[in-house]
Parts: sequence; structure tokens; C-alpha cells
Amino acid sequence: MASTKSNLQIDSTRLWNAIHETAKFGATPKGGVRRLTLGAEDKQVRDWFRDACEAAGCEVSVDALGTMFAVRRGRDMSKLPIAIGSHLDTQPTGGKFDGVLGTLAALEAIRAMNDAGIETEAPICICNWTNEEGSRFAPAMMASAAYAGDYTSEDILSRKDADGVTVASALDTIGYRGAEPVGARKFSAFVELHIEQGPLLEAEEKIIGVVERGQGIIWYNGTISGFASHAGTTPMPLRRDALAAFSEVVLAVETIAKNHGPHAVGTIGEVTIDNSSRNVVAGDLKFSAEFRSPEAATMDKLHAALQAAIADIASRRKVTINLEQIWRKEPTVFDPQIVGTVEGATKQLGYAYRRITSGAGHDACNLASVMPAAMIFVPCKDGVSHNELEDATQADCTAGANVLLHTTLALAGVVSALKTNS
Ligand code: HGY
Ligand code: MN
Ligand code: MN
Repeated sequence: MASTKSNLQIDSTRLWNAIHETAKFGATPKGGVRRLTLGAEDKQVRDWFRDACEAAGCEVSVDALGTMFAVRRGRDMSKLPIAIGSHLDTQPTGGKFDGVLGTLAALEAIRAMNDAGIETEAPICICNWTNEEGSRFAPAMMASAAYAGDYTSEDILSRKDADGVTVASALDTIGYRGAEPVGARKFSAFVELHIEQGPLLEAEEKIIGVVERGQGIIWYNGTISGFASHAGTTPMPLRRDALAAFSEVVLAVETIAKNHGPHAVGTIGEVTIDNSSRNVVAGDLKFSAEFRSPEAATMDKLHAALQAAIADIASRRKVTINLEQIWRKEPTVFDPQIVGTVEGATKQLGYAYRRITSGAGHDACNLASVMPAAMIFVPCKDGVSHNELEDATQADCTAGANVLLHTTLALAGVVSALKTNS
């Protein structure tokens, strides 16, 4: 098997240009990206991605949930492909790098292999997983969760957004509801490059994060029913104020997470007051909540503490609070062998690195339950993500893509390399 010299590098400018070219699809005035899954902007970037993969000699197919697979042939097509990639959908006020870096770095790795005339033993498959963000349709990492068998395709296709649009009809609208059954396509491993979305690498001046684990996540949908009444005539002691009760729930989630630190986190990111009016005591509202922790046992404690807090708030305030757990993703332990391959590629390339746990959820966390998987992190500015200020440097993105390239070559095996960058 031929070896590739560690000086084989991706084309940094080409990757950087691709990242900024795709940022046009859903560009926001503040320099971010709003590209909700299965919307018009997602179709634009999907079309761009398909054309780019085909131009790089890949065969592109789409599964029943719209996930895109671009296969570069290997010498032995009987071998399962090495899968690399991430997602191209973003948060409503997302950035240019979350998901995009990993997907376009996978494309760039293929382009670099083409430039170097590299033939690999096993095929390689770039993946663009549908709806990683979970913002428009729950849960997050939706398509990779279905691929891993956590949900049926029928269940996911029936999921609705806030306007009542189903996943199925959104896929049909953008023309990305493929015929391929979800999970039919098998891989021998999956590796995902992603920005850290946290502050550690930047603070420690590390270029690469070799990701060993991922936090567990619990998602809830909640409702609070009090009693709508006149803001001017309802005495304070007689109120059954859903919004005041909700404010205690928000602080309870924050306090519970702080009490189970140092790694546990808790967030309430959404609330909708039914028929809100400035001079009506709120009667009914809906909200979402989530907890995360690297330990399953801590997740159980977070869950129990929230149940107790909810019961206390409801009885004191004479409101009804319903909390439905809609998703629980157990903590991820990535495959030690693949993690070692990532670490080996990082050392070979000479980048400063540390091992790290992912605070964010990723498609690789779902795939890790059905195949060997691992992740590569690079820093993002001030650790900021899920914000239009999200930013990363070209040098760090290039380093991450080089580690992805060499990890992929190590896993796929190199049959021949016509030339490497001298
Ligand atoms: O929620 C997450 O951790 C991911 O960014 N969707
Ligand atoms: Mn992401
Ligand atoms: Mn994200």
C-alpha cells in the first residue's frame, strides 16, 4: 500500500472560497447564515453541493430523508466506504462554519486526492445529513438518528414545523426526498470535522481537538396552563399567571444545571404565549427546555430535579405544568481506534492539539452507535457559535481539513499517489 507523505495538503484557498461561497445561501445582514433545513436556501446549497461533488467525480444519491451521499470510487468497491461529512443546515441566526466546515472539508479532501492522483483501496463517501440543527423540526441530528435506528422514517417524515408543514412535504417542495431507504447504505467508519463551538481550544492555543466523547442531551416540550384574566382588576393573590410561573421554571432549569456542574448545562430557548396581550394575565404558554451532561447518571438527576421543581411551582401557583421528554441522546464515547487515527494524523502533521469532549451534539454522535466514529475540532473565535458572529480562521480550518484528509487516507488505504505536494 502506498503511503502519502504528511506534506500532502488540501488547497486552503479553495476550501476558504467554498465556505464563503455557500455562505451566500441564506446570508444575513449581520454576516451570519439563516439556512433552515429543507427551506429554499437549503435547496440552493444542496444543489451547489451536488454539482460540486459531481464535478469532483463523485456519484451523488439521496435517501428518503434527504441526506446526500457522494461516493468517490476506490480500487475495491466491495469494501464499505469511509464516510466523512457533516451538515449544511443552520440555526436561524447561525454562522458560516457550523456543519459547513465539515461538509466542505470532506469535499476538499476529495478534491485534494484528485489533484494528487490518489487512488484509495476503499471508496470514500461524503455525507450531508438532513436537519442536524433541529431548529425547524425536532429532534436535532434528525436524519442521522433515523439512520442509526432511533426513529423510523415514517415517524420523521410526519414531524411538523411550527407552521404545520411536515418533513415529507418540505422534502418534496425542494425535490430532495430520495428513493434510497434510510440506513440501507453502510460504512466502515465515519469521521466529522467541526468547529468546537466552545472556548477551550482557543484558550489553550490548540489548533486541533481530538474528540473522545460527546455530551448526552435531553429535550423537553412543556406547556403551562393558568388562567387568563384582566391585568387591571385581578388581585395579585388570585392570579394564576402562566408567565410568572414560567419565569420560575426558567430559573429552576438554570439553578438545577448549576447545582450539577461543572459540566452540566440547562437551557430554555423557546417560549410562545398563547393569545398574548399586554393587559391580560397570561393564561397559556408553550416552551422548550434541554439539559446536557457528559454523564448519564447526571442526566437522570437533572431530569428528576426538574420534575420536582415543576411540581412545586405548579402547586404554589395553582397552574398546570406538563413537561414531555421528546428526545434523550445518551453520552457518546467515540471509537478509540478511530480517535487514535485522528490523533496520529494530527501528530504526523505537527499540529498542537488536545483530547476533548464535545459539548454540542453532532451527527457523528448518532453514527457512533452503529459504526466506528470520531470527530476533529478546530477553534472558533471566542468559542461563539449558534450566533451570527461565529467565526474561524482560514489557517485553523485548513489544519482541520488536513487532519481529515490524512485520517481518511489512513482509514481508506492508499493504493497509488501520482504526485504529492513537494
Ligand atoms: O444542539 C446541538 O448541539 C447541535 O448544534 N445541533
Ligand atoms: Mn453542527
Ligand atoms: Mn449547530
